[in-house]
Amino acid sequence: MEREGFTDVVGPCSAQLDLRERRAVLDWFASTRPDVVVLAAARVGGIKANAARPTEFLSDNLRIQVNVLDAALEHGVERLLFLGSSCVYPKFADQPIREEALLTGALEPTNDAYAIAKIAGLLHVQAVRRQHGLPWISAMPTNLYGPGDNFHPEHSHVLASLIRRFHEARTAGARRVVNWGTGTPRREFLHVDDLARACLYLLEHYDADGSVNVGTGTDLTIREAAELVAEVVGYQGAVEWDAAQPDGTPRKVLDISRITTLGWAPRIGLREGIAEAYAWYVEHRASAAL
Ligand code: GFB
Repeated sequence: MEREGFTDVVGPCSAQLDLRERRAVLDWFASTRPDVVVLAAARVGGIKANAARPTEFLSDNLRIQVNVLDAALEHGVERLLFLGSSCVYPKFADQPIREEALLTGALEPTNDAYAIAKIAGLLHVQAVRRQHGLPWISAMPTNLYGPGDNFHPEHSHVLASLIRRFHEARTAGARRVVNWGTGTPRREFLHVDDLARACLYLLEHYDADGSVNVGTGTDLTIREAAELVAEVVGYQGAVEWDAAQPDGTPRKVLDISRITTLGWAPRIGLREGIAEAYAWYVEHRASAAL
């Protein structure tokens, strides 16, 4: 946002402002008085983190959302963008997934707690639009990656996990790595800077009840994603798959025609984006590997 010329951007991290604490959030809004709010904060994680800690994924995310949305309403925030996730859609939604697929079928069980919290956030934004007439909006990003990602070996999302695993295998001279699941599920990946550009674009060009998918509109198998990461990292050993680990939803590629019709398109190709994420990881390895 600063690169685009915005001068008064504030973004307290969780150590500075715990959004689960209602009083702290109300006080922050009273003293900061933001004009525009982008609610990107959430408890997030990859497939195993979601499956292992559904209580926190539900409770933390509901509290973050309710506190921020209530405080924003109380302090008359004119423009607000809430970020959901592509996992709000049914596990077996028609592909590519259109925004209208919301609430038409059962969720993927590995992330149903997170999805229910995000669905509540979407409904909360719609409720405020209808009852209070404020131009608040929601966007549904697909799987994200990029610099600043979480590279925890168990809790991260797949691209960060693979970057770390292949890097460690290459530097240790390991001859094999084992990835989770069968490698057959398909995923779509969006670079975080493309999402940031989409957020700005939507704030400037969109004002309607329905949420907006944000992705690339193209997907690949996890096996193909692993081959790409191995190439970027320079790992040349064997790649094996542990089918005892969860695959998650078989496919979730977004239909992005709503946002492309508005005039936005992603810019960062997957190979280029992975190379950038990898460079960031190597530079920040000591802290990112915590
Ligand atoms: O990115 P990911 O953790 O989450 O996993 P989801 C995607 C796929 O990668 C699954 C496979 O099929 C995994 O089995 N995979 C292979 C791995 N190796 C690994 C590995 O080392 N680490 C990880 N993490 N996966 C998430 C949701 O689902 O999608 C979140 O859990 C969120 O709530 C996010 O919605 C967008 O794509 O399955």
